Amino acid sequence: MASRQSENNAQEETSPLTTPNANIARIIPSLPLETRWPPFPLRRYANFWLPEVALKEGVPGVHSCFEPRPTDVFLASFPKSGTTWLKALAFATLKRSTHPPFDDDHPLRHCNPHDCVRFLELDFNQQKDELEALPSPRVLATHLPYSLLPGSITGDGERSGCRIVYVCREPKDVLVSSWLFTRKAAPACGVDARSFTIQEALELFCDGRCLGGPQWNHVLHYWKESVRRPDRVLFLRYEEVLIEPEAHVRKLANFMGCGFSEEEEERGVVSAIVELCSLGKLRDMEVNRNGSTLLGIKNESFFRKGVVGDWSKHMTQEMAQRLDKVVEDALQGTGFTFASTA
Ligand code: PAP
Repeated sequence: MASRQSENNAQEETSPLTTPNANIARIIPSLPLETRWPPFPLRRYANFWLPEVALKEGVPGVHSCFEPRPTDVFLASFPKSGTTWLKALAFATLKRSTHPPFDDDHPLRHCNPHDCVRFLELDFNQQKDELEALPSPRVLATHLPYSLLPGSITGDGERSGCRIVYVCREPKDVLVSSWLFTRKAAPACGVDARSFTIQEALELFCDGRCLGGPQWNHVLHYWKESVRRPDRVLFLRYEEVLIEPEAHVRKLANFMGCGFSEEEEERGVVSAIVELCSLGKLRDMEVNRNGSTLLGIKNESFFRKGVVGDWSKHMTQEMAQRLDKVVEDALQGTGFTFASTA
C-alpha cells in the first residue's frame, strides 16, 4: 500500500526529474513492467508508465536528435483527452493562410488529424527527415509527460522553449474512453482485448498503471507550468472547449501568435474551423470512416461520442467514487482540481 501511495503522490511526481538520455534503452529490462493493459508492455520510468517501445526508440531519439524551432507549437495531452480534436483545431488555425478552412481540398478533408500532426515520440527515428522537412511554423504532438520533454522544448538556460498547448479531461471520462479504445484498437496490434473488463481497467488506472499514467500527475505538471509560464504553456480543458469552441479557437490562435483579423472574423473563419473540426464532420469523412493511420489502427476508433459524463454508462457509482477518491487524495494541496472553473 505504501508503495502505491508513493506511486500516486502528486507532489513527489512533479519534483524535478533527471533528464533522460539516449541510454534509456539500456536500462529498460531493469524497469518495473506492466503487461495487463493491452496491447503494449509498459515500463515505469521517471514516475510514469510508458510504452516500452517509446522508451526504446522514440524518447531517446527525441532527446538526442530532435531540433525544435522557436516557432514550433507542441500539442500535449494524456491519451484520450481530446488529442485528435486539438490536433485538428490547431492545424486548421495555424495553417489557415495556406489551407483556408472553406477549401474543398483542405488536408483535414482527406487526412486523419493524426496524419496532419504527428506524434513526436512515435517512430521518431523513422520520421525524422519528414519532420525536418515540414515548413515553419510546425505543429507537433506528444503524449509524453512534461518532465520527459527535452529542455530544448520546455526551455532551459538561455532558451525560452517552444509554445505548448495542453488539453486535459476529467479522469473518469478518460478511463472509459481509454478502455473502449483499447478493446477496439488492440486487434490492429495483434492482441484480442475483448476480455479486458472495465473493473480491470479501473484498478490499473487507479494505480497509474496505464499508458502515460498516473493521469493526474501528467495533467498536474503541465498545469503547474501553465501557471508559471502562461506565455509558453496554454492549458485547456476538453469540457470547456465543448461548451465554447469558438472562444477556444480564438484563444488558441492568440496563443500561437496568429490571432484572427477583423476581416477573418467577418468572413466567419473561426466558425468554419470549428465546423470543419467538429466530431460529426470529421467522423463522416471517407478517410476517417475507412482509413487507418497510427500503427494500423482504424481511423474511426478515434471518433466516438465526444461528450461529458459518458463514464456513467459504463461505471457504477462505487467505481466512480473509488477513482474520485484516488484523484482527490493525490491532488490534495496542489491547488489543481478537475472541476471546470468556467
Ligand atoms: P488519442 O489520445 O488516442 O489521440 P483522443 O483524441 O485524445 O485520443 O481521445 C479520443 C476522444 O476524443 C474520444 O472521446 P470518447 O471516447 O469519450 O467519445 C473521441 O470521441 C473524442 N473526439 C475525437 N474527435 C473529437 C472532436 N472532433 N470533437 C470532440 N471530441 C472528439
